[in-house]
Amino acid sequence: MPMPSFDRRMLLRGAAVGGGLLGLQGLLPAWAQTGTAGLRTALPTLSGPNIDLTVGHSPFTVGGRTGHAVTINGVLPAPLLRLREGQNVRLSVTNGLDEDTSIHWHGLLLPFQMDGVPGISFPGIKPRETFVYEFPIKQSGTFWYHSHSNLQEAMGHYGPIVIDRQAPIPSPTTASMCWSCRTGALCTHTKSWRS
Ligand SMILES: [Cu+2]
Repeated sequence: MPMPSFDRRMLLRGAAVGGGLLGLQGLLPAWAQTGTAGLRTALPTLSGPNIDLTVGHSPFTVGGRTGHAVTINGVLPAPLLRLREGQNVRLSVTNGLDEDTSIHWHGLLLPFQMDGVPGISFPGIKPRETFVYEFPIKQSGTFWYHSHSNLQEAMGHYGPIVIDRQAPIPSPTTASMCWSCRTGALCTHTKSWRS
């Protein structure tokens, strides 16, 4: 992974902001604090046409107590998937558990075979097997993914998805239609726009 380049001023500014946040963290109850072992303040981000996900067991610590979670790529929550509308994505999901697993892509428009609900749209992923989900990204917005097997979702098997728009958001003057003449960008009835 390429390291971002920082200059000294950015580092000092970051340290000041970070210090302020750390100060606030001390005022929060233990269950509301971030940064304890096993829980990430910044999620690892995966993007591109080929993404590998491995489901497994991981310990995590919060409020001084350690528990067990079902994780993806060893982190809780699972990595952020940052995709782009119009791309194709291949998600290879390997099951490192001793029981079946699955990933349901919550809210995504896709072929039913890729929906990831065992017994409905596919048979599930057996222990130590890899299932390849592949589908085109036809929308943008914020979504999430999670297991549809046993109680794995409640044990940590969930993560966020952010899909960037393919085209920039159009300006209001070209996006809306004039109520007077029913035309768009060439309209001169500016007072009636977006009324
Ligand atoms: Cu869901």
